[in-house]
Amino acid sequence: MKKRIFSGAQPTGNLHIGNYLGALKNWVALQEEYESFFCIVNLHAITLPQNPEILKQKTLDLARIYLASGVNPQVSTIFIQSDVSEHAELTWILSCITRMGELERMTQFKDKGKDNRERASVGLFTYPVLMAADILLYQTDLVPIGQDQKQHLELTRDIAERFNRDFGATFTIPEAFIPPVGAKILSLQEPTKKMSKSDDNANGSVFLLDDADTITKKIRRAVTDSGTEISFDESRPAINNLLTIYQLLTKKSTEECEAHFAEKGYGQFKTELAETVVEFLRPFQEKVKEFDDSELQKILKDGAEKARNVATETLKDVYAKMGIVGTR
Ligand code: AQP
Repeated sequence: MKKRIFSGAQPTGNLHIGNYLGALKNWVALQEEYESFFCIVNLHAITLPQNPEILKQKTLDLARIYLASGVNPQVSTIFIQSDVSEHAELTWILSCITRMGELERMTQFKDKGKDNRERASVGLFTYPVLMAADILLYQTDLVPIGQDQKQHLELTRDIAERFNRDFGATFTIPEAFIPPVGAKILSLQEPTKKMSKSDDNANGSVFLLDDADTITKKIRRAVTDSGTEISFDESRPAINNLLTIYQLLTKKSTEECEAHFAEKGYGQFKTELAETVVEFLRPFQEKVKEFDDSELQKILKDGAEKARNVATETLKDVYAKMGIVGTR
């Protein structure tokens, strides 16, 4: 029996190269070895206000992005979260065993809700419980994520362990898969913070669907550190970040990258990096256009059915263990 993977992304904003390098790239690399479930987490998206028409469109666009990234629907299960109502049901159950104090320690809520805590939605606060339900429903062994989701995954493990202790062995305890390089791609404009879909400054992110001109301009405008050396050095986060993107896309070793730019200046480095990103994204952007709506609907419908089969079994077990009985 193959071990299982679950991961997802929110259909909000535009996916950036950080989402790809931190998460999607690893989904593709791991999908053959594991039984894989990749979810479009539209219920997570509404923890912040969304325009319904745009959310609808982004949900299908994200499915296209999964496919263009190389997620293979013959091998992996791709589905929309709201198609499997067990995600919402298990969230309620887990909410009843998660402590307020645990959620209050989540840094993502502190970051996203900080501007107006009084008006932040309860859903934004309980978002990590929905994420725990997503993962635990599939008896997941491994969760490929970027660094920003590490704390949520640790909470998921704590919730699962508590449930198993209180009600008997029910959930597999998942492990995080955080790539050694690329787990936190930084903003091109503020390299102290991560590249983010919700960043107000679009120049901070290279979006997967940006055209060649835009990519080149964004990389040319990327801030750099003082000094001239082009080398991996975490104390110089701007160059370190740009070089990391170059390394991940070219698959060159650290030494090869540094040797390649040893005699070159920032100008030439940025030109080469821009060309690398444009060339990498070109076939991806072509592929995004390939999938028509009916093909997509079929993949998502089949995916939802497969996901539901697993999710129903887990939820049944949870209800039975907790003594929740009804007539169905
Ligand atoms: N900058 C990043 N570097 C590496 N990985 C990243 N991820 C996000 N940002 C980076 C990983 O991408 C996956 C999908 O992310 P998500 O859709 O769940 O959104 P998020 O984690 O909340 O981060 P975003 O994309 O920047 O969105 P906003 O701005 O809305 O917070 C996850 O595995 C994530 O770790």
